[in-house]
Amino acid sequence: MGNHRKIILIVAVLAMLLPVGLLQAKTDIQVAGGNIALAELHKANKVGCVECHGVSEKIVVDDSEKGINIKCIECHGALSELSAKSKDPINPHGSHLGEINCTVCHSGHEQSRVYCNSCHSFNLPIAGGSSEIKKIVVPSGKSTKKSAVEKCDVVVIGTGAAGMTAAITAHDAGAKVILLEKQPITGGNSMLAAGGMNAAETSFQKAKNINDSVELMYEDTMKGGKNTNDPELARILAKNSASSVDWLTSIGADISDVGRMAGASVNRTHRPTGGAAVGSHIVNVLRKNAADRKIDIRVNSKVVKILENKGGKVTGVVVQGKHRGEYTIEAKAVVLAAGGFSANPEKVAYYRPEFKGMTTSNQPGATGDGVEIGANAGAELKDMKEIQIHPTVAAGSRILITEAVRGNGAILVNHEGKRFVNELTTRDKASEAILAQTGQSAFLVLDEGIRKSLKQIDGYFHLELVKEGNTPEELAKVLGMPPEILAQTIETYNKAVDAKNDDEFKRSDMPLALRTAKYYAIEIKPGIHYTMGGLKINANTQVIAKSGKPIPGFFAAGEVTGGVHGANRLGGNSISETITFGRIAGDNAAKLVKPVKK
Ligand code: MEZ
Repeated sequence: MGNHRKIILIVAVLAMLLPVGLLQAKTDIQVAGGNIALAELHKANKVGCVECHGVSEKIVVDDSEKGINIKCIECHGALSELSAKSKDPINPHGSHLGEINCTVCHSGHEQSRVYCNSCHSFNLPIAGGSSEIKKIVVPSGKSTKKSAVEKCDVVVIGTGAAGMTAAITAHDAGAKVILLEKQPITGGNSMLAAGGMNAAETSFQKAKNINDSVELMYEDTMKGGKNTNDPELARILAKNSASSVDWLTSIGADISDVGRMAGASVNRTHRPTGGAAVGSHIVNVLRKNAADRKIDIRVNSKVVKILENKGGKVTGVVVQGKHRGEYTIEAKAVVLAAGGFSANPEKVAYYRPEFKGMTTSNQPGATGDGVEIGANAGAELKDMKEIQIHPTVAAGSRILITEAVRGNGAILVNHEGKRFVNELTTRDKASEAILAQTGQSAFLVLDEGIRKSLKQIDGYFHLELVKEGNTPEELAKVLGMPPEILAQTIETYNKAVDAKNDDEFKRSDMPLALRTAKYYAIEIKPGIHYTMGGLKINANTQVIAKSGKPIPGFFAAGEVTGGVHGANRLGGNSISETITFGRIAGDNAAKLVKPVKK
């Protein structure tokens, strides 16, 4: 080989090695706290950067981290495979969060974290990180460089049930949709929804001979909201609820079981067979439908601004991508469905100082950024002070104990062993009554019959939240209350069930007496659950400006809006709202666009 050709060969080999060398250099990372990042751990096992990133001078990681996750799965197997292998009682790879990216917990170049511990306190070891981290890092908003402007018909912000529904509906109406989510996972708070979805005059109610009407649902909703609801919106909720149940069923959901939530005159809360949690089921159905339609969903993508032209028409959004940095999407319509702010303690305390320091049942992303970007775009806000505390969050945790437990028959008992409130009164009244008891907490008391009637209760056993006894007296001893008083309380309640008359507290629905051993109790405290206030909208889900006029091209649905629920939302009306108003928003947004060719 001549010298000339030798030089060319050496240069070619160096050129191939150079990017690898660059990539290798980037893995020498010790993360804060002294942990070794996963990239280092991989390197120690002779797995270099190219294995995850491929050979490239520029490491391109997309915001949704799809490419990296494919690599994780190639080597380690899919989440469901890992879940099937796990023998741990708490299975981190098989949670209610569904099929999520590996990178939600595992990071190459920063400390890994157990996402579950945003809400739970599991002692789960994780390579390259800590099980204790509770704070989730969302994109920082730091701008890198302006990339090319993208275009689509409809941008939807937020991947809870309202956003997913709006995106699917707009897509089905012919629009090209981009769906953005600031968190590393889709599903928002909807994924945590437990009790069910309220709807009146459904086929499932009719099959169970439940006599309900749109008017009755409307009246219950208005009464629950202390008649401060926007009556037009409350009526839309009730009127469209049955068709929203039909729509969800038509796309694969099972919400055929019908139970009752507090403040409802009849059983109208629809949930999966056997009384399983509604949220994770619905979100998985919506995820599958969005995936089947190949809707462009981007996680780790926070909208920092809604763009408007000089005439005040919304023209798109500015996005802060986790890896890509700031970029613009131009759109003919924007649907804001970014949820509420129950997980933002400062904001909650700003509007309601008396709620300072209270726990929340919400996912960590419920911080109210949507309300802020909406207000910055000129939206009128309403009912911001109306913040709901849910009476039954497991004491010392962020785990919601669904109202359906009371709906199926459980009673509330104080530390002295006595009932103190109608368990099916509205949430504000029940919470107020609990906060007036010793220790500002109480016990949900149930028996084996109630346990068997609702699948979700098994989850509370799994999370070790339940105390038990073979008799009411035995249970009372475990709870540290006078045994004869708890026994008497349960006996009096059982007589009321038999007589169908609760003389003491006027509870209207008592489906089961507590007579089947074992007896169980969960200690509960009220926690911040839902923010009724938000962007003002009209019947078409158009966002209303301070001038009182709709902002052209701007729609909103779900918890980011205010008005549907007034001063107090009824349990089961939230999922109902997300589907009904998500569908209206998706339809109306799509009507504004002349679809670009897909
Ligand atoms: O709608 C809700 O907030 C709800 C049904 C909560 C629950 O207790 O399950």
